[in-house]
Amino acid sequence: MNPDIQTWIDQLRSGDVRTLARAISTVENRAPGWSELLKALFPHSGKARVLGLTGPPGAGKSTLVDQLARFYRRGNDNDNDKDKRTVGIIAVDPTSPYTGGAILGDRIRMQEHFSDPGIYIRSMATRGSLGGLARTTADVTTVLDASGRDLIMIETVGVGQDEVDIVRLADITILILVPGMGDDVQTIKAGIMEIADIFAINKSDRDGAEHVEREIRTLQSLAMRHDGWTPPIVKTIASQGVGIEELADAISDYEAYLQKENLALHKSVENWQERLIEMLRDALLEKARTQLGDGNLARLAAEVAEHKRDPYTLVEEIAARLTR
Ligand SMILES: Nc1nc2c(ncn2[C@@H]2O[C@H](COP(=O)(O)OP(=O)(O)O)[C@@H](O)[C@H]2O)c(=O)[nH]1
Ligand SMILES: [Mg+2]
Repeated sequence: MNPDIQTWIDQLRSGDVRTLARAISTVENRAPGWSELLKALFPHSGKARVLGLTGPPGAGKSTLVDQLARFYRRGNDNDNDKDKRTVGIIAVDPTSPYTGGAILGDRIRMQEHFSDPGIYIRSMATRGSLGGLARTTADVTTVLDASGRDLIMIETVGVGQDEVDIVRLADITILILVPGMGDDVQTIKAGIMEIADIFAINKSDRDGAEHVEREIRTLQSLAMRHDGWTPPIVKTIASQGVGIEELADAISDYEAYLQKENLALHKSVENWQERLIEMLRDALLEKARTQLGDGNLARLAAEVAEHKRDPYTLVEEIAARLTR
């Protein structure tokens, strides 16, 4: 292995936060050496618990992540510190880190953790993400995992396919809803609804939390999960720290369930099946692009558009050349 990479790994594993930041940037920007780094880090990963938190904008995801981070850093006094964990946070927010108020708010609010090296926070750029958002988030998760973080929380707005793909990375998915969404629970992407392991009804200080709970229950009664788990519904007021311990309890319960049923491995196999396909697709596409050379794709596209060529034969020919 490249001696530089070995040094990186040693520093990373010793908990050096600057090395961690540098490693994440390398992976996120696909800077030189990124894949060598990931290859070397992978054997050290696989120990962290990955929590995905998703929900509509403004639901209180960042506030909840913040509170959970605080909880896990403190540990539960009655539990002999079994809940005390080091935390890595990945905020995937559609707002650009330099413009939108949301992410600036996040930064300021989360600032107070910066003095605690046990919490590392990273905002991901969503646009122009070089390796694809879901894949880059997965790779950043691997870096945090290999660095020895016990718990990794990924915050994402539950709107698009990218977000659903990101949430699939998680061992545990929490869907955060709020009162006053009316019948909107139905409009939350069905895909997200199905993969929620725990529901949090945040802003329970507002009217209508019961209504949301009933709606979730109704939807749940319509579709049984194949693993037999009934996702618990926890009411929280994140801004006041209310319900955080209950949420952490629900998380522990699900962790115990995963363990007992050996579901964690099963989920991981399913996840890797998807990811391997995606990685293969990327690798083959990259190879095809290289073989075609600059500008040739545009030329071929023009030929197809002018009906000088048929695209079916063309793709078959390009694909056949890849195996040589
Ligand atoms: N009333 C009330 N406001 C909350 C609660 N949790 C968060 N907020 C506020 O809701 C706003 C959006 O929160 P934020 O965590 O940024 O939401 P995100 O977009 O889902 O990450 C902020 O002003 C929070 O202070 C809550 O439980 N009750
Ligand atoms: Mg947020």
